[in-house]
Amino acid sequence: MQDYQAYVGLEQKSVNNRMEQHLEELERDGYFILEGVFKEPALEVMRQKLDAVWELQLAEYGEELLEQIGDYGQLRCMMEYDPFFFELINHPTIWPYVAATVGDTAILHLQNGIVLFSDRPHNQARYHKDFAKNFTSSKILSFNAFIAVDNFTEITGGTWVLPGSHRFSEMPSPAYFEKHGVQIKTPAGSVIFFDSMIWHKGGVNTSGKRRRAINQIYTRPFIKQQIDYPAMYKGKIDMETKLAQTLGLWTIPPKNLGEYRVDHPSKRTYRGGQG
Ligand SMILES: O=C(O)CCC(=O)C(=O)O
Repeated sequence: MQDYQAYVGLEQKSVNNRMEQHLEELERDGYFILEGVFKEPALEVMRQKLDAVWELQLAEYGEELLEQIGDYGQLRCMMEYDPFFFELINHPTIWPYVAATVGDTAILHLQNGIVLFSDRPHNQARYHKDFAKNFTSSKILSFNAFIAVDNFTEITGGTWVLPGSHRFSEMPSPAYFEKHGVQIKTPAGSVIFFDSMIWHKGGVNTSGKRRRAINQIYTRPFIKQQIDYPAMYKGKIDMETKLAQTLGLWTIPPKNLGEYRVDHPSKRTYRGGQG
């Protein structure tokens, strides 16, 4: 137990449970890690499914184009190829953190798979922000749940973060990046949660094996999605489900005045109370 000096008028943050502890880390550092969310053999299933989707997307789009657009090793719309990936969106351990940060009406901005090949450059291996804006926000607008499907180590290329960088609109100096970047080393099955405004990058994989991950980004529902999931899934999944809401099917702008002027607000394609 630490002992702290007390100062008149200087309050200490009150933290009463594990989630509040994590949320304090998120606020101060921009990220926190939850270990053991996924376990073997489920992780092995995930690896096989990611590899299978990667092979399909590689065959469909070709190495040349994927390299050219910086998408080599990047899997998108995995649920189109295997419905298993729908199950991760509202995962019971992940969702409470999404609800506590961006809110229970959050929508999925993207779900991507990342295969970091050994000794091959990856487009995500340069520092970037996933929600790259030149402002900060008093509330979290966009939040990542980043699943480590393989062990994240120095050798496999664990993700690097720049703690606290989500709180500044200005990009840090090269010297600051160099001195303060922290590489995350965490076992397969962990989820790294982070504010999408934090500067981060993939590591360099020299392990001789693939390092796989799944990135799920959730935003407040008025923010556009990376790909139009409502157009993809309208009429294909039950509208009255949490999954439909999270895919953005409850927050579609009316397409015309007729769709807006319905005889009851509950019939709007952008439902009431979504934020
Ligand atoms: O693969 C990694 O470790 C980082 C991936 C990443 O930066 C991203 O998906 O935005």
